[in-house]
Amino acid sequence: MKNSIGALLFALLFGLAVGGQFGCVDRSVDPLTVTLVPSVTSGVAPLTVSFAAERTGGRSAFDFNWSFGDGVDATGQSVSHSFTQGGSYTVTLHASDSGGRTAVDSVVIEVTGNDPPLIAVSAVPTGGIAPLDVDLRCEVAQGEGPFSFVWQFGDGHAASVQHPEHTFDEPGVYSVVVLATDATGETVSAITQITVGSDFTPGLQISAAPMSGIAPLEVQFDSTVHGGNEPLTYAWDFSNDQQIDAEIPTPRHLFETAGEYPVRLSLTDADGDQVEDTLTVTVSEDTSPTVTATATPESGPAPLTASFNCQVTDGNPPFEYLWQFGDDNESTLPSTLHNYTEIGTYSAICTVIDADGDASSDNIVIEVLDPDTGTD
Ligand SMILES: [Ca+2]
Ligand SMILES: [Ca+2]
Ligand SMILES: [Ca+2]
Repeated sequence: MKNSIGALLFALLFGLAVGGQFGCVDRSVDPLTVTLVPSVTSGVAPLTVSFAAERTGGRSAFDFNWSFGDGVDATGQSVSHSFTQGGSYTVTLHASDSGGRTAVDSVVIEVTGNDPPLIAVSAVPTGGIAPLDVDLRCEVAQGEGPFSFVWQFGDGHAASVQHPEHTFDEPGVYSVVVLATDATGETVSAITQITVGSDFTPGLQISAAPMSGIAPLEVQFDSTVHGGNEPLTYAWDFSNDQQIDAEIPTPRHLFETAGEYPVRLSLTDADGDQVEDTLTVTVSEDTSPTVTATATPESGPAPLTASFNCQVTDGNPPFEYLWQFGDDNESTLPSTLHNYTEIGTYSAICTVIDADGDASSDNIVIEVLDPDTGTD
């Protein structure tokens, strides 16, 4: 009895356990599998692809849910989808049956974009002197290769390679056009301009400011160029030793010591035409003026008119003059007439100031006599 109760209890517990764990599953059904079969796996946009779900196992009814990887979903065992943009799309199929079984498969669809070609055209050089050899390039991004190219050089000549070389024989401004066509017939164009010039000889004139002065003298040089073919090369020689001292159009130069300096600029244009111009910079020693004052006559009866002259040697011109006649009258002329009305003895002083401020003076005594007595 004890055994039979135990057996019953065991059978009851086992039955509950089995029922609880496996009671809802029909183990006679094969596992659900699904295979995603696309009509194609690559192509050019817009690309329409048919998809079929090949199923085994499971139990009817079945659901097939598709996700195309571009935000679009669909249902059904056979579906079709159009990919409008280039890209790599993972298409996923989720299958499920009435028993809650699920299966998944996926495939990648490669879609080539059908954007028109994007091109950039370049030329080296973009200008120069005829005859001018130019390397032209057409770089392509996107679009569907292979590409074909048609170049029109603007001078009646054409080419059909991607990177042509062309010689422009005559001066002129040429609009070079390239047409690029991709495999789907999309055509785009680009344009660049080539300027072909004549061979010109430059004209040159140089100047200096100041042209002369006292050592040390800093001078600003300038050059005026007419014509010639760019780029221009400048070669200044400030020291007359045939060695180049500056290579810019408007150099400055410091002349340390007194002297006469022949300055030369040699100018060479792009194709080797060479011209030169020269000038002379005069650099003086710093000296002080020496002044000699004279008057004619130096004496005579009042009223006395005398001719005054102030002579300068040495010093650095230009000079400033100041005559002080001793009777409160002055003049800034080096040579002048002055009239004394009063009887007396006067010291007439001439003062000279040179360009850098050195001053020197000389005086002369003028006697203005009593016209009656002949004395002062
Ligand atoms: Ca030239
Ligand atoms: Ca030199
Ligand atoms: Ca001086």
